[in-house]
Amino acid sequence: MKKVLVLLVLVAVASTAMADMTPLNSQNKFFEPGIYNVLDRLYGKDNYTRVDDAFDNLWNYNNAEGIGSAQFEAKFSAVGAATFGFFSGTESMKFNPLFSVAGFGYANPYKPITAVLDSDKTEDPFRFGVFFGFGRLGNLYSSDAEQNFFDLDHMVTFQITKGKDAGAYVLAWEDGRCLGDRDYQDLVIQVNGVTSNGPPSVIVVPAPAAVALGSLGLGLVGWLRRGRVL
Ligand SMILES: [Ca+2]
Ligand SMILES: [Ca+2]
Repeated sequence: MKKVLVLLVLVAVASTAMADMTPLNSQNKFFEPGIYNVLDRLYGKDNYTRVDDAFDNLWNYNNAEGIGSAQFEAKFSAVGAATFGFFSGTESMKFNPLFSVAGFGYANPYKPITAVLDSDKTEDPFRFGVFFGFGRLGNLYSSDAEQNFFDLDHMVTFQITKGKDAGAYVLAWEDGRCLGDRDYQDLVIQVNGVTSNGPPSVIVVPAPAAVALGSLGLGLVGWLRRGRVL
């Protein structure tokens, strides 16, 4: 009897220490590769690791003083149109667009879609965001799940552990309103120069860059939770 009790206690402790991983569907579809297929092709099998979803809601610049710049590059898209950007700080509901992506498939490496975000443009920690849609019609999601409708987690994160991109993060977004098919490859973005709001598994070295932050001036209609808007 005593042994059973000890075993139960151990199981309880182990489960509280388990990672908080948002479930995803990694199956390849007829027309679309699954997220692991995308990551394998971009970075090589076994060269990346999943980041705990407890740590990918809020983000900081690499530097402890919160200075520097972050670099973003679109890698893959499986939606008609998406705009990647950020929300400054932890509370602001103003979406700041960085770049837009249209079409399906892998980004052309010879014509990269990139943006740079300097630390003086944000309050730290900040959140990433994506607007899926055209014009004013679409859905806006935040990396902070609590900001989204029903607190749904629309972004899972990976970190590159080997190769030339080691240290970079990969943000993988799901566009479905209620998480849809949970394939999390509707927009895939590589990010350098930031750390997730938790212990990084790789030391990240930011590359110097100085490109002005662009603004697309999009009107936004979204699924952001009303309570935080007002
Ligand atoms: Ca997440
Ligand atoms: Ca999807």
